[in-house]
Amino acid sequence: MKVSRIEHLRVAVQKIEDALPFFQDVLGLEVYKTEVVEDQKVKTAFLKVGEVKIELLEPTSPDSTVQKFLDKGGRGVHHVAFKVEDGVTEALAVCDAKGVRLIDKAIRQGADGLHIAFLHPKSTCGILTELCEE
Ligand code: CMX
Repeated sequence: MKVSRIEHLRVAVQKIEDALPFFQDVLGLEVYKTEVVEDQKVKTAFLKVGEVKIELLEPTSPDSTVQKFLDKGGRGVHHVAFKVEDGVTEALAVCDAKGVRLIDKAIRQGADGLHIAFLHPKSTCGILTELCEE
């Protein structure tokens, strides 16, 4: 597998508007778009630091996995997404062969036009990990 860079970090927040004073007014970053991902029950606000996106993730429903994460006391970075040059399908096969627990057994559509798949945090040093390709 060839990981070329961190594509984005997603930060779980209860309300995007409550997080903006830090990200916008203190760090000086700008929200350049927002997107609702219906099937994941989240709203995302996109900011950029160089090439890396920081994406604020707000649950849109009480049964969103992000709401569950927050309810269990989770805060801050919710997951890290790595861009894989040789493709997510190939990377999933490598992970599977090496015994990494897959959340997504096949590639699927994610936010921001990316094709993605998640790996379970129990297999990835506690970091919910996304593999993605454009
Ligand atoms: N980071 C690290 N660990 C996490 C986590 C996260 N974001 N979310 C859950 N966990 C941990 C829990 O703390 C728990 O650990 P303990 O057993 O030690 O308490 C464990 O994972 C729970 O695992 P589980 O019972 O298998 O699963 P859950 O029902 O809690 O769901 C997960 C966890 C990761 C499988 C689920 O959130 C998932 O499928 N995530 C992928 C999809 C996703 O996150 N979508 C939202 C974002 C969408 C987007 O960005 O577009």
